[in-house]
Amino acid sequence: MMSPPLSMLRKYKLLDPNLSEGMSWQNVDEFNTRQETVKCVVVGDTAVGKTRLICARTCNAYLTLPQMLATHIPTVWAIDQYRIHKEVLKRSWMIVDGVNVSLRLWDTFGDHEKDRKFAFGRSDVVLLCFSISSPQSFKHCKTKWFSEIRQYCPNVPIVLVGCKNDLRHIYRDERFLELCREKSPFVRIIQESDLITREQGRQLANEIGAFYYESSVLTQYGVGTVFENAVRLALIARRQQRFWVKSLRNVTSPILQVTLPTFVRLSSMSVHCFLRFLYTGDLSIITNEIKEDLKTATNFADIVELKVLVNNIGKNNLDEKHALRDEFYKKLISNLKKICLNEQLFVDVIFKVDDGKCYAHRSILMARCAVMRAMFGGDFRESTAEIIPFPGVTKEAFDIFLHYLYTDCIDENLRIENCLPVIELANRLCLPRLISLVELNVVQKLSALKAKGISLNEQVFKLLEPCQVHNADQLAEWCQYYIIIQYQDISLNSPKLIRCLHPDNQAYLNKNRWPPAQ
Ligand SMILES: Nc1nc2c(ncn2[C@@H]2O[C@H](COP(=O)(O)OP(=O)(O)OP(=O)(O)O)[C@@H](O)[C@H]2O)c(=O)[nH]1
Ligand SMILES: [Mg+2]
Repeated sequence: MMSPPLSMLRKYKLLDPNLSEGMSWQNVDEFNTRQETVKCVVVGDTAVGKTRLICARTCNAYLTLPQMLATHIPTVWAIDQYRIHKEVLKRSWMIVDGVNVSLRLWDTFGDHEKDRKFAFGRSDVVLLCFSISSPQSFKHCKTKWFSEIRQYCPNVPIVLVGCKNDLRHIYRDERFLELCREKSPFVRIIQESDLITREQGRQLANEIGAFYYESSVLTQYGVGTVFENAVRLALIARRQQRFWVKSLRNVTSPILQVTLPTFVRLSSMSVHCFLRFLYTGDLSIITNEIKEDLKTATNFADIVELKVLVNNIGKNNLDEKHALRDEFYKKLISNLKKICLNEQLFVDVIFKVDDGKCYAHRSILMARCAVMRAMFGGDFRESTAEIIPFPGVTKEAFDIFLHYLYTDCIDENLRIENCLPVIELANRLCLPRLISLVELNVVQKLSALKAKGISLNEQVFKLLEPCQVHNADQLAEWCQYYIIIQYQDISLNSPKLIRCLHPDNQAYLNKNRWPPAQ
């Protein structure tokens, strides 16, 4: 079997830091539990763009509009190219929801019956293509292609693909029209009424039980999305038959396609304001001039708070604005927690601590912690390393530290017993706010126990001196106060606890004990 390409090996490395630079492909295969092969047949009317779409995925073919119009790629993919071209086989590898997949694409002729029967055999998913500028090809999806697919592949999932999505935007473009005229005086000019809308595409997909995506080989829009989600559908179907295969458990349902082109028409200033709001919740620099642009961006992003804020530009209702901003912050924090901490998406650095690994994101660490900013931004090995050894810290403490950086809150895993390593780490990384939040949390826990009449002698003596060493002064003072109040009882029943303290502490407590010595 052919080895996975380098980009995949890099992904393994990120997921498994034990994989060292010199490891061979065979080693990778040992680490890597299962590999799935997915056969995807591509059908549809002639000239809708099947072969171009396949080439965009398999050969990484980027073409300009004149090149595209001037050349023709013959439909050669009807035979299994993956056995002939090593490069093509290499590019067939992809990782979808953690599953290693070799995607085998089968091209077909839009007007050649025999060939397709052969191609449909043992397929895992079918791409049914039409051109969004050809109502005829769209109509045939239902009247001709769907029944043919079901005849040969009764249960195979179908992805309906609206090809040549770029024509939605360029069909009236002078340069495009000129190129078409140059190519042939008989080329039919596209009318707006020819264009199949997304809604029509989705509706047909619903009718035939398929998922709908659009793609353009010219802009590369949707090319990755189409194949990624086709693989998802194939793997989900496979999971239903092989429910015991562990590696398929995390495959998710196909993901909705994002409609980005609206952004193309926005001014850079309004996109800047929009991004600024996403990152900071701040809308103060917005002016009336960019209000309309921003409304477009807002409708696209569907953020309730931003919509209200944009409509309120110019009005002076500060309380309402602050309440909306706070609401946005809350959601932002909860999303950061979900996406970055729980799902660990887009991780780009791994910390190797004493008893495990912690996954993180450089940009967030740098934004929230000056020491991290210096470490990643400076001329150090860490600025480029994917794996950073971080000795002297437990995974539990480091995870609580990360939780604070991403959410500005204290993780519920913080307890009185494990607070010291967190305080020590916060002090090491110069994070006084983290120290204060830990102190507050621990004092609340200690106070609750004290209110229940539970003795805290053991805990406060364990906490006092380490807190003094690591600049947790509030907690240290709380412990001193507790000992001072309980001094008589402690000196009678556990005098050893006091004797173990530093002489300065012993002297201070003895001097301040309450009630004072008679
Ligand atoms: N504007 C635009 N044109 C495209 C796109 N993809 C394909 N085309 C044009 O459509 C022509 C036909 O594309 P093919 O990929 O060869 O069509 P096909 O579906 O494989 O056709 P058959 O092999 O005859 O079934 C190409 O020569 C391009 O000029 C696209 O994404 N955008
Ligand atoms: Mg073709």
